[in-house]
Amino acid sequence: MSKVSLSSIPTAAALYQAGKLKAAAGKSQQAFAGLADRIGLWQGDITKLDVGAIVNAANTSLLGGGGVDGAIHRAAGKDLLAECRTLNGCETGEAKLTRGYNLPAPYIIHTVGPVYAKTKVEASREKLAGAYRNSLLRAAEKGGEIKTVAFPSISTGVYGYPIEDATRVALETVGQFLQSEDGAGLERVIFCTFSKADYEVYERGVPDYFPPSS
Ligand code: AR6
Repeated sequence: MSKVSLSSIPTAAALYQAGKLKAAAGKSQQAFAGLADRIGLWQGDITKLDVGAIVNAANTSLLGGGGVDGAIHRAAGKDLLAECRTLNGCETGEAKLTRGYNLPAPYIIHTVGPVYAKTKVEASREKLAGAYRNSLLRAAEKGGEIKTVAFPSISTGVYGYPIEDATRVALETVGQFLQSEDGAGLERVIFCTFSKADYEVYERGVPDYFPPSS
């Protein structure tokens, strides 16, 4: 499949209008008002997205791996690995920026989510929130050069984070960032899920955090 343009990725606001996303029943305590047009939802291969930056769910070595990390390195080409070698790895919950090389996206933000530990749920949650927040900070630091960022569902593959819980952390952290001064220059954050089942988790979660504007 060829690249996917930003205009073909629907916002939550557009999905409400099309009747494809249903407003949550009752008023949600977590809701961020007025952000539904800055959130996008997409099911498919993140390496195809023609957006300002895509986020990679990497490991602390930043030298590649399986899952989305493997897909991104394959699609970007070997120059990506060469740049990653200069970065001296990345701590869990942190994020580092590289060029996108052969990808449609000009930048890649490499972050490292936590390996989920049932005995350390709160610590896992904080690291996952850090991965989202620091990825968005890297984008914001490029001052206007990166206006759109697409995330895969960090830590929910090999790292075993339960998808329902991880999705709520992702939605809350992104909402907080978009509302903050740091997030003012970010026009759109896209949640890119690989499976239909994960997409449906986002469909259920998004209305709790990003309600329709009217
Ligand atoms: N596009 C979008 N999402 C994808 C793609 C893709 N092309 N491929 C997989 N996913 P994972 P993690 C989804 O395991 O749990 C690597 O080896 C996938 O379905 O890629 O953070 C790294 O090097 C899942 O929903 O990342 C690390 O060692 C999500 O991406 C480790 O895995 C994340 O799954 C990181 O584990």
